[in-house]
Amino acid sequence: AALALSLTTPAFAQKKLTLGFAQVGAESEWRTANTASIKDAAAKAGINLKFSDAQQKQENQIKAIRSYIAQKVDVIAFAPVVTTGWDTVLKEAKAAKIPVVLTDRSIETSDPSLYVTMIGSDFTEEGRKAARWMLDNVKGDVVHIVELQGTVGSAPAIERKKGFEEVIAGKGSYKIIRSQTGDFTRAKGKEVMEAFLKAEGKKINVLYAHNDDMAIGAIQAIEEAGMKPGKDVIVISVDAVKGAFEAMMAGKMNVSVECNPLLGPQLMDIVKDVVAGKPLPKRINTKEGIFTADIAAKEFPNRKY
Ligand code: GYE
Repeated sequence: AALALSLTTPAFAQKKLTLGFAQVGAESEWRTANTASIKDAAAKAGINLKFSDAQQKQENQIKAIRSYIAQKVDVIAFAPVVTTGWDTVLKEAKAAKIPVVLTDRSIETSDPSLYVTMIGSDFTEEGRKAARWMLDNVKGDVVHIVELQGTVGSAPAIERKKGFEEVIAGKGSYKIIRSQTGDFTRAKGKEVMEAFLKAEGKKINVLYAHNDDMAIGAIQAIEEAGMKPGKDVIVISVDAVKGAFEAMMAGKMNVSVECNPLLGPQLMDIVKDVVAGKPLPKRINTKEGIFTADIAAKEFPNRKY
């Protein structure tokens, strides 16, 4: 009888799960939407969320992960600011038997058993999509490209560069003449674009920015230099956040490749599955598209981030 009773009262017996989430920072519109999605989904799933913002610094993320281990949370999830340097702290989590889920950004590790699964976008494919759009839409004897890279050593910066270069390889007329990091922020994107413009001026035909915020900062720099973004300089970017749609509707941005930040609901499902001991694939990809200026106004009301 005691057994039957315990089987019929799981709602009383079930303990609320605690998730420790170590976020990268608040560097972009994408990140803000990602944080909101995680907080909202945790509340809806009845998961107790401990949240920290690392301000784009790996050492802060490591500290946060250590504190989640000390607090004995059920699951740790984090968006690794850079790809390398995680093995030590992840071994500590493993020793404490706390499963780790990677969200959005991947890591390089000699021991993949240090994390259960990784959920996020295919950044290499995003870079390829950006380049394919350029090959189809921007022609000329020679096309001079400047590139604003994301955070140095981060998976999206490494892979968006790689995918883009892969597609233009062997296409002699497309040349990247300058490439520098803008750390995924508007302020830095503007600052670096100003330097590009100072050095190259009207020679610049295309800007490829690894995210919309840097592109939006750069658009300002282009305007201040007396040139027309979207016309004199073709602006290609990644994320497809609302700010990019506004820039496209104003004719100042040409295209943005979608990167979906709304990972919260899927992450909460994963947390529950991990705790329940369900097997999970090592890599879960988010689905995404590509949006151009001509359809921006029609699509804008449907955008959720
Ligand atoms: O594209 C950028 C953000 O890791 C996919 O980080 C994310 C990137 C995103 O700062 O805007």
